[in-house]
Amino acid sequence: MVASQPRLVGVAGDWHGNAAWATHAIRRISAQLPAREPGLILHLGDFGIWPDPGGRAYLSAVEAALAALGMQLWFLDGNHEDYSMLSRLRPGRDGLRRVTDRIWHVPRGHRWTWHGRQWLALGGAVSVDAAERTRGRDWWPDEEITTAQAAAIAAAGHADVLVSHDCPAGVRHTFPAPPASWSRADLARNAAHRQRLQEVADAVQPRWLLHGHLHRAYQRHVDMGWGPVEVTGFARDGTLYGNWAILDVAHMRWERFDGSFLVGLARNLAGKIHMSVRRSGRPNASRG
Ligand SMILES: [Mn+2]
Repeated sequence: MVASQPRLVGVAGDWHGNAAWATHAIRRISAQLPAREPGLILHLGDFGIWPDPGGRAYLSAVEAALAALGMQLWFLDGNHEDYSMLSRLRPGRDGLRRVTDRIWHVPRGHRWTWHGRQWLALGGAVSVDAAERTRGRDWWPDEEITTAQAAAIAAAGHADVLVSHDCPAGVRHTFPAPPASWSRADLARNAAHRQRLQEVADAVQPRWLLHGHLHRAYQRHVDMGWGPVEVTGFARDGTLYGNWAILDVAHMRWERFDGSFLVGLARNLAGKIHMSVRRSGRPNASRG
């Protein structure tokens, strides 16, 4: 458990059981945190709880990396998470559920206060490729926030910061056409889930929203009807920028992002230039 309120917290998304990436990210995040801080990473899900030897090795590697640096990690459940294991976890004194000494699951609806602001955790998302997966082996129906969970969390009222795995429907995204292997039922389930999360957000009316799942690093202000909400999305493991960031939770100020959103912007611009150059028929020397 983290004994005192942190000022700087590492926020990360979607490590998918990638031990090499996770341990490297933990070391880099730790280097950004003052030595006297509690040393906490808040992980937004698809952390990598998995029912095989690889899953156990991943937990051991992450636990060892955290221990070496005196850190702790709290994670929300994503959609790629072994819910059979999560369901066996026991709640600790403060509502978090212990996986290892330094790795704790933050259950759906858990609330806590840092520096006078209430935080609300709400994991869960839909696997749009569930049709290609096997229940109990690499897919679990518990991935979804249930209507009962959503109703109970909404009824508990306002929170300042909503941290979720999925992205609420009110944050617009465009996606490429889905592969034929994804079922219509799963796509409909996904749309309904994003709407369910939006309904929770409508009740909670957060000022800040942090999420993973889409594997998109971005930051945007969205007016959901109660004033601007600062939305921050995170990239997945193995990407050049935006998989993790350092957040000053006393002032709600982002101190730094992994890589740089500028790098991402430059890459996007390079992509556009690349395309326009190709359209104009001139030779293209860039590597794209
Ligand atoms: Mn993911």
